[in-house]
Amino acid sequence: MKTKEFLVVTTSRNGVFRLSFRVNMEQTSKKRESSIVLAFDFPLETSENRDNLFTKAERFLELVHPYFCAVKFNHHLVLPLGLFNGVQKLVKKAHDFGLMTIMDCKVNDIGSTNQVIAEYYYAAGFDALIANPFIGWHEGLQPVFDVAKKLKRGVILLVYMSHKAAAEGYGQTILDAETGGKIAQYVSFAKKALKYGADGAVVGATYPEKIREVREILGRTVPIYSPGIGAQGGTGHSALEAGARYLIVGREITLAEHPVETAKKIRDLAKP
Ligand code: 3DU
Repeated sequence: MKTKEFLVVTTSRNGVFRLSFRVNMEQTSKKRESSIVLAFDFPLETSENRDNLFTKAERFLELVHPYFCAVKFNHHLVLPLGLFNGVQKLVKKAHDFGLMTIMDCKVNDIGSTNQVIAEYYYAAGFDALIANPFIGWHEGLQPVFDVAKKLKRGVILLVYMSHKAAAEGYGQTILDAETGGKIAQYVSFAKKALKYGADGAVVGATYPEKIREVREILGRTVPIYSPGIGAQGGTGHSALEAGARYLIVGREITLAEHPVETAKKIRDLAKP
């Protein structure tokens, strides 16, 4: 009982103690019996309808939140609503519902810029950010990991994206800096996810064979987050079978005629 109470205290977002993002995600997923991360994406709104977007997103979250372990925001909401006083309120709402929050900003700039980006998103309450390992460590990702460590938040790395052209970047053959041998770019990124202590690795559900390969490298140390289900052609079943720990699902739910039923159905397929 005592241990349980202690854990509750350590998960407090306002408290000094905070579990690592990875552990918090695992516990939240188990507690909520869901491995699904909602990609909180809505289509482009006309300028007349933009004022309604906040209410639309808020209502949507109120309806579907029981079926998810986390909500992943993207520019779809940050651009029209702004971060502070806009998305920040939705982040708080998600937290009030017991959900974890991820900002999919795919950090991809020089270190000093990345540091400012990370500080702002974490200040708005996000539990983790997604970053692009193409930028490398020194004066690239290092400041992001430093800020995350300081604030006890997470960093998730892109390892192999879900879209058709993913192979043009993530699938290139490169020379391994350590061995001098040939290696696939995504294999190198998976190794870096371990080396940097990333909290997650994104691998597209549209490429289950890549999930399998990356999972062999990461084992259980770095969980795989897999987007690309439904609208992009991937299936939750094959992603999970190949080793994904979390499924990221957007349009299949946000554009569904019956989002609650759809969310429930997808959640039931992938209970942890
Ligand atoms: O295709 P969906 O509507 O389920 O949305 C997928 C979300 O995940 C969307 O926000 C997209 O930007 C993000 N994402 C990928 O689809 C693929 C990646 O490799 C990384 C992120």
